[in-house]
Amino acid sequence: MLLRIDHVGVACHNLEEKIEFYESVFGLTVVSREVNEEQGVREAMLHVADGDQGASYVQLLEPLHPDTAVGRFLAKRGEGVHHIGYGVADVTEALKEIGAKGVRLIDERPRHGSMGASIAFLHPKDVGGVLTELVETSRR
Ligand code: CMX
Ligand code: CO
Repeated sequence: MLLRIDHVGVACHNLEEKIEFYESVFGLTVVSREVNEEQGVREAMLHVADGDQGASYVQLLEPLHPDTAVGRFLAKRGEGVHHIGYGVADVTEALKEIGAKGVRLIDERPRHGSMGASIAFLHPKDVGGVLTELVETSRR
């Protein structure tokens, strides 16, 4: 079901500072910057590698407000890994299969994610403490 790691989501206080860090230390390149009001984030995707099943990225996330998923995470835990995004062929189908196994779905149906992807989140409490995102990419 999981084709690859699409991205690692990293929560930060200052997006521009973190972009500069990833560019200068790891030599990564920003391929997309977006504001996603629905998810409450200002974000950047930095390309890491290409594989047979598609590319992988680091997703840097700055909250638009304290009262958002990433804002609450930063207040509670500070900066760090926020979620893992796995590539799937069909996010609607994957949600159906995973939900049938008793894992709580944060999103019952796909939402809009970075770079035109369809995304959905699984509850971290049912995935061993890992906030897990399913990503059906439109970029191949
Ligand atoms: N990873 C692991 N556990 C997490 C977590 C995370 N990123 N965020 C919250 N939790 C845990 C909390 O520690 C808390 O556990 P305890 O009760 O044991 O302390 C529990 O989940 C509830 O947390 P909360 O502080 O009440 O946080 P929220 O109200 O924000 O709810 C969650 C948590 C996961 C339902 C919410 O963050 C969510 O809906 N996330 C999905 C959307 C999202 O993260 N969007 C931003 C990224 C967008 C993108 O990738 O494109
Ligand atoms: Co993500």
